[in-house]
Amino acid sequence: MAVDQIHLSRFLSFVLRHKPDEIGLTLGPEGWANIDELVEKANASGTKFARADLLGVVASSDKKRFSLSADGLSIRAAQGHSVPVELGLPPREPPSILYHGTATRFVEAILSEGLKPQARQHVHLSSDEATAKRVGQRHGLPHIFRVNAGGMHIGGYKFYRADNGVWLTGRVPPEFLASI
Ligand code: HQG
Repeated sequence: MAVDQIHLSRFLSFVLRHKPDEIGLTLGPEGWANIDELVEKANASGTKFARADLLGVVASSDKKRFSLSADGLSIRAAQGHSVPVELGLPPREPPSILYHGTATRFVEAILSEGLKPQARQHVHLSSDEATAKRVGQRHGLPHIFRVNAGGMHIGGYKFYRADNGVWLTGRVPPEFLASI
């Protein structure tokens, strides 16, 4: 039976971002997992799929959630980690404006505390409003913030661009946020 791609994508996100130990896997410091080892450990833990299924998910992922190493032997999540990883991305100058989609129920707290990474390693920002809206909709009725990334950059805040184009930063203080 063909492996369900959405199910496998969710499983890979879970293991590669949050709980590698759930299948007895250890990620490298930059978040990489050996593909053969991942497949073997997943199968031994009851999630059955083949290397080709995994490569199919990597290739078809709408958000390009997973990256392959240059030698093709390893896989990692491009972003979204809650486990501590040092992705090794160089700090980059961000576009002057970035966007963050959230749910309306978080707006008051965000306006007082700023954007915090919560369970993840970074605050995730989008380069366009439509993507931010989709991200916000995952949490409820969406609300979009415009982030003064240019101002933050001048102020010394570091930005990174994940392999899939998502922008990452440590936190966004309220003075750099405006509601749309
Ligand atoms: C909110 C998905 C209260 C924040 C997406 C967000 C993204 C606060 C939620 C990636 C807060 C955390 C990440 C504060 C932030 N008070 N709430 N001070 N600061 N928040 O899921 O950005 O599909 O951890 O606004 O596309 O929604 O999984 O972060 O609503 O790229 O590949 O706390 O995950 O990618 O939620 O999403 P999340 P996110 P995938």
